[in-house]
Amino acid sequence: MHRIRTTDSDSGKKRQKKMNDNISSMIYEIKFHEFVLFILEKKMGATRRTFLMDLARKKGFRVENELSNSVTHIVAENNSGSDVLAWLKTHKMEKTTQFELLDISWLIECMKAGKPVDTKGKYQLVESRVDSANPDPSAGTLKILPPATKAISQYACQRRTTLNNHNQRFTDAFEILANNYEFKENDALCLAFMRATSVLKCLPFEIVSLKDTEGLPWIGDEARGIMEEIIEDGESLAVQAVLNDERYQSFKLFTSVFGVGLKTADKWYRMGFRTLNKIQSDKTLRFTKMQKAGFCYYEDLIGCVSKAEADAVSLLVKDAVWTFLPDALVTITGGFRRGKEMGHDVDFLITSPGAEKEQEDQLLQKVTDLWKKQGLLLYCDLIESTFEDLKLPSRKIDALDHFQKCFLILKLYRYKEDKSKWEMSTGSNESEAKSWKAIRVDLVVCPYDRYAFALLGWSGSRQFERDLRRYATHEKKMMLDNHALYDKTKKIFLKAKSEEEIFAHLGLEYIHPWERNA
Ligand code: 8GT
Ligand code: MN
Repeated sequence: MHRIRTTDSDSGKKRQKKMNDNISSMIYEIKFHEFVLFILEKKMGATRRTFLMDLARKKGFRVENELSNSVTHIVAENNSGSDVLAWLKTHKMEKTTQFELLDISWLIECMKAGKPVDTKGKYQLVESRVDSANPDPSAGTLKILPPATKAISQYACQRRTTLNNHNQRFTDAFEILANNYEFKENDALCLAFMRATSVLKCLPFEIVSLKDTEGLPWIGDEARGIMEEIIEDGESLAVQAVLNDERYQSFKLFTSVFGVGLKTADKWYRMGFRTLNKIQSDKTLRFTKMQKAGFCYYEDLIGCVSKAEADAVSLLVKDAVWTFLPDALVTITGGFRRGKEMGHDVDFLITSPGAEKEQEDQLLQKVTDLWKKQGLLLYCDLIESTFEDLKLPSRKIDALDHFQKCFLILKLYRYKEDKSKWEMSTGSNESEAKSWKAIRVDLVVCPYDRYAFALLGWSGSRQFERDLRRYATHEKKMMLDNHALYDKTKKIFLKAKSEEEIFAHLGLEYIHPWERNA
């Protein structure tokens, strides 16, 4: 385990940072003299700002440490135009024609191009007219429209959605409603609210009035009504009603058990059950092996998996896989690949460039047998592969893939720094229960030539995946799933070694995993 070094004093770090700033502003040649940049730290953070400043200087831009009269362009991230204006005001600077306000996406495009790209259009934090009927006294004389409202795609795979959600008060509400519609098997409204949620999550600004939603895709009347309530009253009565609804509460509770889906939840609800205790102690009910495990490890599984735990599981998985296939690639997928700090499980994709088909087919059996011997396997459901090389991609948006996979619950021992405590605790039953945690783990094995497709498919988010397939079908006359991409016009399979190649085949700009949190 790595230890974090704590010997540097804060002031030492600051001194070092200042030196680095000065050095990097001196050593790089300035190539683009018409640009003098200032990068706003607000909402970006000092580390990222330093990194971007350094990168821009390396590429030949002049970047100032402080805002001064020589600055020509202010670059901001996750700030609306009004945010930047407010910041300028508090720093006793007025927006004059002297500098342009640009979104960080402009700088990123410049970095990609290795030279300045046009600052006009989508990169500008645009000024809008003052609403004379409803002037905002705090906003001064200028009002700025949030960036990018104009060109938000209806497809999540054409939007960049990081975990930095500026509209959580709305998306939390929408997710509750989507969930409730799912419980009522109203697929259309469930999808509508999931899409609305996804659109709001990609916005680089907070919606403060309904006007801000103009031009946004998938925000229907019902969604707008909910937003209006939240803007005006801080909460929505419709959402409160759902939260207080007995059926919703019961379904939420029942489906929180691993192995319990909508059908079972509905059955238990109609039988009159309202608590898990009553269900567990009922003598007439039959449970699947999955549900038994779900009840048995309920407390651990409901607690979610942290990034640190996912990393520990990752070591465990690599260790076991490499025992049998030393050249295998083991990649964490799912939410953790998208940068999430918490997940409900840990997903891994495994492939091997050198393995024979037979070795590949036996891998998961061998790995789970090993864990069984080590006493780490709490639950295992191994699904055999039904993969066929020439099968066309599935037309169904939510189709499951055909790779071999297993759904597991593993015992993860908690890391103890003090070894003596660790050894003692495995002895007695009472403390043994506290020395490990049950973790849900999914493993998937795919043939090496399908790795890119499987990786893209298993990295999520679910909404992002759905929209990738929808985009392929409706915009490109192609079929995409976790195994392959098929061009229906040319009647050929399009091969890909990387996710970037799949995006390129689809004519899409590459979206990084951490931008797929749609
Ligand atoms: P989480 O933090 O709640 O675990 O979020 P997640 O990691 O994004 O969700 P997940 O349910 O673990 O699924 C990860 C991705 O794998 C999703 O994009 C999902 O569409 C994809 N996926 C498949 N097949 C299957 C499958 O059989 N089961 C599950 N659970 N996910 C699958 O492609
Ligand atoms: Mn997951």
